[in-house]
Amino acid sequence: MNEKTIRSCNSAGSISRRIYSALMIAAICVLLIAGCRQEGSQTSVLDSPGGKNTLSKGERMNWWRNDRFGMFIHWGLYAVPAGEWKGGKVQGIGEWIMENGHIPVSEYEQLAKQFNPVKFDAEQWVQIAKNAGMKYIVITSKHHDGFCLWNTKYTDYDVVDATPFKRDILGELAQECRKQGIRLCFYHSIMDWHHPDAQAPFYPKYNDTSKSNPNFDRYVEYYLKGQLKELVRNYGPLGIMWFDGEWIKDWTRENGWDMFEYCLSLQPDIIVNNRVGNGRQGMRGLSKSDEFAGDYGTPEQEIPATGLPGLDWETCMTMNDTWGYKSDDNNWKSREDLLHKLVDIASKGGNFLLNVGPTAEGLIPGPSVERLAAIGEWMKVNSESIYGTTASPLGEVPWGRCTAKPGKLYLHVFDWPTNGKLEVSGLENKVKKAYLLADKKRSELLVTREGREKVVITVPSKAADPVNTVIVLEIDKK
Ligand code: FHN
Repeated sequence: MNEKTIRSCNSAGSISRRIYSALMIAAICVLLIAGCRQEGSQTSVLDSPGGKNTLSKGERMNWWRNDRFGMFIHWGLYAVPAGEWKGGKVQGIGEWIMENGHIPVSEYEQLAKQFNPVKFDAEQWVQIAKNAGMKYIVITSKHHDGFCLWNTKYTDYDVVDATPFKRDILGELAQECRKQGIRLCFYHSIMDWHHPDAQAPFYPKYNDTSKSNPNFDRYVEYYLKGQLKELVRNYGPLGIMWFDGEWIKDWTRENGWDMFEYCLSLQPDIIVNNRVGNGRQGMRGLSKSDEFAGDYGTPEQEIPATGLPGLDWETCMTMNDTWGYKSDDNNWKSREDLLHKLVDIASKGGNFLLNVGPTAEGLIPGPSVERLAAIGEWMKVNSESIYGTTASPLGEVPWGRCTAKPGKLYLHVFDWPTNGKLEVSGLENKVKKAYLLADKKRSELLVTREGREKVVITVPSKAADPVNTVIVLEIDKK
């Protein structure tokens, strides 16, 4: 409608003027909203239906980017057979015994009657994580076998209705995490070998990615979403919804975005890993592109060779070769190796989610507890060089790794120089001060510059910690 015509209808007077100005105001409002939508679009995709989420991704990810280190807990009915079935060993990871043993649902369900972890102590578990320097816990609320570790109204196949234990494990953990200041997060499997509208009908090959279930949408809309709401409502606020099992045929990219938005509509500041979408590139764990839903990449059992600038990622890893408890798996990584992995991951700007697989009695295996305690000893002295750090600006260094904060570099020395001279290449910044992080007095170490980008630090002949001694360099910000 053009300028003129509007004026000619003066006499029709004021009504039309009022309509006109109302229309103008409405138009301005629409433009305004459109304007701020444009501005907010990089914040989150969630200005859509729920429209409630005004938190930027950065705001949601802040704690996660700072905390760097979490505990993964794979626990469920599979801890009962612990890798054996009908007297025979079943190959593969413990939590896949139902699939690898081709166990019918009716038989596998019977394990619930034997699940009675009387030694389960939420306070002790959270304490073990906290003492190790872990800041968040991701526990399997439901793994692929479909068994639920909380009192859900959507099925009786849960720890309260189906086992002699009858205690709400996630409820007890949620309480203890709140008490000890640890963020609780849930690993929730999209694939479900127990649910008739999901993969149960695919027996004996539940993980058959060529098959589809005509009722799968019903499973998603009613069961999966219903339970996720229960978990957030009953045990939240949660840190992360850690999805898995997204590789099934029935799970689409659209499902991923829909579920991502659904989780944020339940809790606007929740973080959702990239396994909500189906764009993950195998164990490398990164999404093919940001066309796929999810806040961060999830490499599994591997550490990216180099840092991944601009990408949020978290390596999840076992301490032996299984996620769920297996009685005969004693292929434990050494404490030195695990500590070096934590530092290696932080030096590349990633998070480390280190797994424990508790026994059917409810105990975290001794070798896991020992290794976590050892990491905790180191973190008590050196956690400043992990929490809140970013990837090394130095790239590969021959003697260890490096993490950074504004104006500070943390040199993690795995191989202490026998000649007492630590060479640091690729460093043009002026070094203002150098000292051992373990040295409370912060007594200065001698630093000499050799050329534009190399300094040599004179260090004590013996390392303070043979596994990893940290030297702090206070540097000029360029
Ligand atoms: O199949 C699962 C496996 O059981 C375990 O949960 C790991 C942990 O990230 N994820 C899947 C394998 O990629």
